[in-house]
Amino acid sequence: MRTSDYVELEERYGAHNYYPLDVVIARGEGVWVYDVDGIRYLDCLSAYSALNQGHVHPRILNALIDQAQKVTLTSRAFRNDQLPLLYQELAEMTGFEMALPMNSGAEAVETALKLARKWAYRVKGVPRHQADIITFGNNFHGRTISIISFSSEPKYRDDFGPFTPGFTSVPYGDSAAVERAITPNTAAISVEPIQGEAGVIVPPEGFLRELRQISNRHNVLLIADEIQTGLGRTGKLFACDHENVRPDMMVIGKALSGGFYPVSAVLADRPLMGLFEPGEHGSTFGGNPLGAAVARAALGVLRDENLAENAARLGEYFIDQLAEISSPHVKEVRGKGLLIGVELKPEAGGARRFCEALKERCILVKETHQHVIRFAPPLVIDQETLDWALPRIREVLLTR
Ligand code: IF1
Repeated sequence: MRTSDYVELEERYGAHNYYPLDVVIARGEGVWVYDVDGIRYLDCLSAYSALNQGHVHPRILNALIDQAQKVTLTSRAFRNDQLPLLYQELAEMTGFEMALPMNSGAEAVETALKLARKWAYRVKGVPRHQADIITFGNNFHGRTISIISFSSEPKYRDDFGPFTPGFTSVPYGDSAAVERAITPNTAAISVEPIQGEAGVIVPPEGFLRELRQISNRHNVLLIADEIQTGLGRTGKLFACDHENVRPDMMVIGKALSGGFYPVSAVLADRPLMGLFEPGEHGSTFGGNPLGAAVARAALGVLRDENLAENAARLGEYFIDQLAEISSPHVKEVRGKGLLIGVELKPEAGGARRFCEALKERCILVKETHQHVIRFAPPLVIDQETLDWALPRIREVLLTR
């Protein structure tokens, strides 16, 4: 079968909830993927930062295979020999005392919202069912009905109401607006340290520190959604680390499994995480031994291959080189580490056609919010590969 055959099948039998590039990937290895015609592409999306360790990392693959031959799922009705070790390694790596394992990022975000509400009622004394959580315009935290209830993107929420109440939206980066929005019923502030889906929006320097101070002043929890920005992507273990901010809850996912298996988690200290009592929350696959073994290997790769440091060093180089391409189409190059957005001017006609042109030059990227090209290669990338890509990127940005 050729590319067109696969595309036809997908269009015929699959829901059209995406608008993918017409590249049919058959194999991945490190930063490279190969389509069904054997053409090699540089993956500059990393499955939206779930592949920080690169495609099919051998250490994680072996952990998956080894564990799959032992036991894959026990449910949390019983215990298993992988989850306690993942808990311990997460605590040692992140400094948070406890974790609650889930599967998708959205499930972990929902878990954090539930825990924030429970804390509001049981600890802060907010009247039951009146907790409010402050979120930000252009946020992205997942696709569940409660999460899109506080989305500002019509495409993500229209036709999906009625919506879950208890959320107040304020402009991203405006800490004064946050402080004004706080009421006695405010349970938490939920923030992406960098807004990925919104177009790699980096907040003003000090924004996270101000949110931390506001949270402390008003007895409000700070929840950091590091599902996309975490685990080395921005050049530190967490994006919060750039401002030495420690949130009350850290939500992680995506690269927590190196792209092999859905694994997410909420991290918090005992006084908060200890509020969950048996039977109050859970998931069939949450904390399963296969996912735990894979996550342990994925974290090991992150640590032992110094991927955050690599992202910091090569991200700085990549951003500098992209910024030097004085393209008439480019409005701004921004980002941190290897989470980079190239915003095009509206007159450039939208980022999609640049993504198509890059695909023709064997570089896979994706547009976000119409005018931004997101560059987020696996953190295992090296300078030689970036230097292979840059002339191709320059050619597209200068000639289209
Ligand atoms: C899609 C982008 C979208 C996330 C943050 C939670 C989640 C995500 C900061 C939910 C997921 C994915 C979802 C995927 C495309 C991608 C994405 F932001 F990365 F670009 F959609 F906006 N918090 N982001 O980025 O995690 O439930 O997906 O495991 O839905 O199209 P999930």
